Amino acid sequence: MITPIRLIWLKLRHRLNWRVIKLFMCMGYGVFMIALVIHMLQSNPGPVKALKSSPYRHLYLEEEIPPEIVQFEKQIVPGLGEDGKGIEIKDKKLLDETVKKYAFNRLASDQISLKRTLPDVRHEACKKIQYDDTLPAASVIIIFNNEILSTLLRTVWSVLQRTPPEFLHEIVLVDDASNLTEISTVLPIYLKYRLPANVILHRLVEQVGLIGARLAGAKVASGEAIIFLDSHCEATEGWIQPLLQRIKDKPNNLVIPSIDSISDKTLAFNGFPGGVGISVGGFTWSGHFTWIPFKHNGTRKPSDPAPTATMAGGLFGANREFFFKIGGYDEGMKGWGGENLELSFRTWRCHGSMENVPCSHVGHIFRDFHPYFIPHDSHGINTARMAEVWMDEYKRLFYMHRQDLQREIPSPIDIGDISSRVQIKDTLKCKSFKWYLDTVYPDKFILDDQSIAYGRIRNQKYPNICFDHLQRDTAHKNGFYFLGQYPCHNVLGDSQYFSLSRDKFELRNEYMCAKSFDNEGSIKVQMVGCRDQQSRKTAWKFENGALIHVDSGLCITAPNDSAGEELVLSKCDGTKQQMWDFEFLNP
Ligand code: UD2
Ligand code: MN
Repeated sequence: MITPIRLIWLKLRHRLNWRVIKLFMCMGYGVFMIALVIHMLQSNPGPVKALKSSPYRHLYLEEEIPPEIVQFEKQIVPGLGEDGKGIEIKDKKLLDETVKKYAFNRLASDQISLKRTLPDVRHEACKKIQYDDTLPAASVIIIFNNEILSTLLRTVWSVLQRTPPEFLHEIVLVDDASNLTEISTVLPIYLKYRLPANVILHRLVEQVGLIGARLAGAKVASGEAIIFLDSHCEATEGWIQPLLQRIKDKPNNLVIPSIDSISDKTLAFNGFPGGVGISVGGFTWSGHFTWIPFKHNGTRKPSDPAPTATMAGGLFGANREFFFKIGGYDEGMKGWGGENLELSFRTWRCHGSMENVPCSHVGHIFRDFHPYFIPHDSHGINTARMAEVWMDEYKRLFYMHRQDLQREIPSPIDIGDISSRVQIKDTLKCKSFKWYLDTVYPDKFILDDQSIAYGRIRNQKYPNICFDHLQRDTAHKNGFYFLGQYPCHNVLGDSQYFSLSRDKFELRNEYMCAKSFDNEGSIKVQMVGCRDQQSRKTAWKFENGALIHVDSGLCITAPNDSAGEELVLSKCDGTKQQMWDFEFLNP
């Protein structure tokens, strides 16, 4: 029996060509399949891998971006400052005013792209290193008070762009109670519209200073590693792997990148690959950080990390757990300064180590002054806290520079309670400061211990007259000068503290060594930077009160009893003008 449907079908088939029917059927199937694919693509958020490989979330359409951001970004002049180049501001008056106000060229910063390119300044040896695929992920902590927004965001973008996402746990921004409108209003909006979700802003209600702000950041951070950066930095290609690798290999190791300079006047990025010889950190007895050449035995490779006695302070990484295990930072330290030597001494003494990692490069704008409030003498007071806890009996050499801070002398300056910090030494069984000096920084000159005689040097004919550097001494900066005389001070301070060293017979202070200098016929005692090697030119003899220059055979003579005169070198004649008494003699 034939059904009605089959009858219609047979009639149609009879009328239409069978081939045409087949064509229609194929077309229908094709359209269906295309529609299906489109539907699937629309309902699927996309392959997960693509999302992972990009650290940025663009959640908003350009037309949704608020005017504050549009305005802020309008200042950027495309192309300016690319490849780390500097830009010249033609209007010199405007430039001066800007630098005076912000401590660096803010105009240049505002015009340069937040994502500018930088040169890859790494040493060739560094580029060849294969780092592990899995490294501890880092919380990058950036603290700031009234930082210029473009500079701060360039720091953030440099980290986002040049850190593989798997190594960047988060960026923690700590606003140390800024009151710039840009920071208080534009930054949070920028964060919401332009930055990925792992950039976190943490705001402090009251300015606590850089130590407190860093601690606050470290406490909220949850990465296995933490890396601190100043808020005016730019991280370069491959910056993070060398740091994380060293933290992974040795979790009690604090790591410091090569700190390249970004010009405060033009914002030009100046980086140097470094070589076999590099600089590491030292310190002055007055409690300041210095750079010193790293002493190596000739087998060092340019990519090798170099142990360092101290750190500059601003840029370093650590295993988070280790950082807190040894006491984080000293919460009693206010404002700015001193925390870097405190952390350095503590790390080494409490079974850690520190090294400069030359394959990691980060630029930093070095500024001539601090464009923010700092409590009076916070560096000095923080350093006194540090000296009390971490310098043991060697704190005497710090107080020689800062008698005003000595605790034994009644003073209105209160360094606060240090008991919890002292406790760390017991709890962790930390080694002594002497161990640190002997082992980590054996080249540090110890003014008293390493001398035959030291202290004030008083003239026998004019007993009121002492050797004095007449405030001409620039310490580690090694600026040479003629040594002078001045009425002896009541207490031994650094201007009159001189030593006759035991191993090289140098007449010296911390950095400067005496030699003779013929100044147009009158021979003076010239102070020059002490050398590593023994030199006849800087050797002296102390015989029966006479200070005799070995090379010339001449004696140091007080020309008269006037304050501020320069000492002279003259033929030894046994008179009292050439006789001197050292305040202390070592057996
Ligand atoms: C150096 C260090 C710096 C710090 C300092 C004190 C480098 C490159 N820089 O001075 O990191 O260790 O020595 O020893 O090693 N800040 C606040 N709140 C304040 C004051 C400062 O958050 O009350 C921020 C500031 O915005 C900046 C950071 O702390 O991001 C360091 O201050 P700086 O850049 O003025 O110090 P700097 O580089 O002269
Ligand atoms: Mn800085």
